[in-house]
Amino acid sequence: MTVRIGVIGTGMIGQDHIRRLTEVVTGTRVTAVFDIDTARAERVAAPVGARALASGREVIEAADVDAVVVTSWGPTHAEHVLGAIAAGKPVFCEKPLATEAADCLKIIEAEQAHGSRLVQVGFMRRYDAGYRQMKEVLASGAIGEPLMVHCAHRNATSGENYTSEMAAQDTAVHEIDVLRWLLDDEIRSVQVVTPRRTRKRPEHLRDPQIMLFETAAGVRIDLEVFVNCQYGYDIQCETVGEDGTVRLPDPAAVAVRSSGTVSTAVLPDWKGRFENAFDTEFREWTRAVAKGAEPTGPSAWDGYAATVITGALVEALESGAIVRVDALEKRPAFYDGERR
Ligand code: NAD
Ligand code: ISE
Repeated sequence: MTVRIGVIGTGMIGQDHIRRLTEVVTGTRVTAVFDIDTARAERVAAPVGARALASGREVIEAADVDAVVVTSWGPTHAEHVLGAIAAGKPVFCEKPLATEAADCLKIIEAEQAHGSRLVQVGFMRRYDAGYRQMKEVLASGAIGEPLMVHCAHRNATSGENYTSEMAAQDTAVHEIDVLRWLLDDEIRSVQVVTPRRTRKRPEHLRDPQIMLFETAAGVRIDLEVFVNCQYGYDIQCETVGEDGTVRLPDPAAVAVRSSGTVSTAVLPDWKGRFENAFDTEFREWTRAVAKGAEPTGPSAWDGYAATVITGALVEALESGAIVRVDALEKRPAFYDGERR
């Protein structure tokens, strides 16, 4: 069976996912797209034989669309996800699920009223081979109970439109999801401290930031977010347990010996660093859709948790205080189960 997919939002990542669904993943076809930039939508639709429709609703309701991918701007996600749930169609939504926690809750309510999971959120790190190996090591007990996690999320440059709040909402959001999943634990409080600012930043930006988290089990996490580090895209993660440590590998790269030095390249951005993860994410999601099964990836609850925790980080950045996260204490039983 070919899974026919409608894509809402044909910007940078929308185009990349359309390429993935057309050229990388087997058994899928993009049949309809929508973007408020109609010229862009038409330009993107034509080469893959899709129709550019007049609204997100038309895409969702199209008879030749079995499942929906939402890759529009964050504040528009909730409307499209709720539309897909109302139509009873599986929906993959890029992060964030919604920019407001109240909208995430509406999605959670609508999905529960539907009666089975339809929503998957695009936290692709759960599909990265290194993070998956870390999770296996943690689950095996090889390093004992986890005590601390040290992370860094560095981008070469941020661009002028990137704001201090986006360090949490756009960037740290990936660690928030992957650490909740890795540790199978919930974040209970957050704090943000800021060292002296890099001179290589846009004037308005607080960069770098150090985010501190405490989980329900008492694990302490420190995360450096540094989005103007200049030298490349660099993701680090080390978990320290009672009996040992486990560290995320750097991406494989040849070692060049030349002029008296040994060097390995650092990737320029997240696209290359997580390309395989994105591919696996879409293979697993479309396989579930083809079988008529529930998705096994990040759920609407995980999307809600990420929005709540990034909201707490923004509050903590402004106040300098430790901010408690109480909203996640009661996860509905609907979202219990592996990787939910
Ligand atoms: P972009 O600005 O390149 O593209 C967004 C597109 O959405 C634009 O073409 C815009 O015209 C369109 N759009 C805006 N409102 C719309 C609406 N109501 N209906 C349909 N289309 C609409 O942005 P992008 O970088 O492609 O990011 C899109 C989403 O993907 C964001 O939510 C972003 O956070 C997420 N993203 C995720 C990752 C990741 O690592 N998983 C990386 C980059 C972006
Ligand atoms: C971007 O939106 C992403 O999602 C990338 O994965 C992240 O590294 C980057 O900081 C964000 O701006």
